Amino acid sequence: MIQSSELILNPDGSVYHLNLLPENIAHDIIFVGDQNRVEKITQFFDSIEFSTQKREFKTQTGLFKGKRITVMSTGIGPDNIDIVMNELDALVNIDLKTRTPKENLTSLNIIRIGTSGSLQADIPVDSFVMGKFGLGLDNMLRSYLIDAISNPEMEDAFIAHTNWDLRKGRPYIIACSEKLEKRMESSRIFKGITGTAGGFYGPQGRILRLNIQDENLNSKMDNFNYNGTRMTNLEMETSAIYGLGKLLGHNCLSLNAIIANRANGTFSDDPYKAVDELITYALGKLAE
Ligand code: R1P
Repeated sequence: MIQSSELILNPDGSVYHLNLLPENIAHDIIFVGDQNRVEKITQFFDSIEFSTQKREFKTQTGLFKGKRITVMSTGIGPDNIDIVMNELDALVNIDLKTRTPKENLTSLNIIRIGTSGSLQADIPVDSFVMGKFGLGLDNMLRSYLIDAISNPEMEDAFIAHTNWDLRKGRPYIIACSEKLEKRMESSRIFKGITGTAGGFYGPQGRILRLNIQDENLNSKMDNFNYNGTRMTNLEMETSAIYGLGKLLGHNCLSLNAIIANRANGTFSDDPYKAVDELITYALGKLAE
């Protein structure tokens, strides 16, 4: 039995941060970072059966073309993903009444629709990228036992290529769900490695008033190439979603609208339009 200090439930039995009961979620789930993006997706639904919000975690469940889908905002960063993935998993794989893991695993399909900065001059603003791999620079996943799901050879190549300072922790690389990759791909989507940083400024090489540990990291990342797979973009959630998804037994895929190009210093004239187009694309694929 899992103690109440470890699996915290609200007085109504819902999980602590997400405020959800098992019946509130579908098995197909869309993550977004921004809570205002949830309704940009559910506005296209036929009907909405459930809505709630606690802190940055806003959730709506409804039907899209007859298919039950949950849309949820995760807020920003891998630390939030730790909360979201563990509490979602508890909803389907732990009996909340007896506080014991269930015998049969339920696997969720989780697709992130995010925004991101491109690392490649030829991946322009307003394009879409799919993370074939998530490369975690954030360390969150290192609290778990990840040897069986990570890619140490690829990680070693990245560490050597970037002369990575291991005092910042060891980067980890986790693959996406091949099943969802096939379902969501098309010729218009760039595929590669999505880097996940544990912060927005220094951890992604942005310099405002503070010097950073490695000013050349972004230019080293943009020419990292492992057996033909290159780094496409940098954001703050994908590798954490992939890692916890693999450990817990869920299928995960991350799609990002490119709103900034870090290689040539440009920013989208209309970032909301790029996100809206990615939403239309992803919903279209989900409905196929
Ligand atoms: C930073 O501005 C946030 O935007 C990106 C980053 O991953 C980070 O969460 O994604 P979302 O727009 O999905 O939040």
